Amino acid sequence: MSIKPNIAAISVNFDLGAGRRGASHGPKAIMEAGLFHELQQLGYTIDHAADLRLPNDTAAPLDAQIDSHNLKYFAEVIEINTQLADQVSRVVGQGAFPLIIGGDHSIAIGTIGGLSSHYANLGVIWIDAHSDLNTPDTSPSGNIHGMSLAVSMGIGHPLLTDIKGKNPKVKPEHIVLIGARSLDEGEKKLIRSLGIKCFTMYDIDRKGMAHVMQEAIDYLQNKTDGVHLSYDVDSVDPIEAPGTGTAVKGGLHFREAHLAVEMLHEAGIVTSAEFVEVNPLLDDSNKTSQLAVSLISSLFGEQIL
Ligand code: EXY
Ligand code: MN
Ligand code: MN
Ligand code: MN
Repeated sequence: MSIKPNIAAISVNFDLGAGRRGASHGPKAIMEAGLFHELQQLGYTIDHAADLRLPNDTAAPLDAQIDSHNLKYFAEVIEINTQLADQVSRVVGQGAFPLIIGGDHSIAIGTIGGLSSHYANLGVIWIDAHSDLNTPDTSPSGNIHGMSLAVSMGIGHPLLTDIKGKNPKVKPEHIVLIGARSLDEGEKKLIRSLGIKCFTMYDIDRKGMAHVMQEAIDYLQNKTDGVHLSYDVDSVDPIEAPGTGTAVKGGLHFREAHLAVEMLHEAGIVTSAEFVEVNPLLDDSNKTSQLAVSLISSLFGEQIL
């Protein structure tokens, strides 16, 4: 990012992919924490390209024709992600940098769907306490935010995997997981069988975040033509990021969380980003929305000195 792109912010006021309500208020809280101001201070032009929500943000009746086995709010997840994919594809077509603000992590389906037709080999860096690699058969919850990365690889219900763009949208060898510490059995099997690069918290403890990020960058740099950063704030330790619906202790420290995005800025490989799972209803004095603004600012080049 040496030449500053125009940033197209897309807010996605949606939380029906999660097991509890509240992440739909994430975009407003992140905006109120000063997102646009911070990015403008860094010299960017930022446009609020879309502000997505379902017309009636409650449980719409599922189409009885749809087999929605273990897929909660299936119709709503399809609807919001179809809209999101269209918006993401539109702003990429205009040459802007898509910055998606969630919302629960099910929106990665639409983001990656919208990106996928623009890249032959899209890389994905997935920073998360979880891997979001469940299928309806392996999911313990039926919550689609725990399935979005699997869907992006073409694994899951066809009505999800077929949302816009290509199917599969991303190849397993173009994915890097960072920060994992809460994986379900089916997810572990998938990571192993597909050989997905995964840096768990153990790896981060052993190698250090700088080493892990450099490995991730080197791994993707020469085999991808774009890299999407999908940053779930529950990757960060709940002490720093209490405002999230599926907090897991033993997460990234404040500096580790920032170093990741600082190194990505320096490497200049990121072509789109999303920040998800801020839940203001669970937050402590806007700590988590402020953290999100700080992480986004670092991704776009804010420096300490
Ligand atoms: N693995 C659990 C499930 O599938 O229900 C928890 C998933 C949480 C997903 C969060 C947002 O990253
Ligand atoms: Mn500042
Ligand atoms: Mn997630
Ligand atoms: Mn998560």
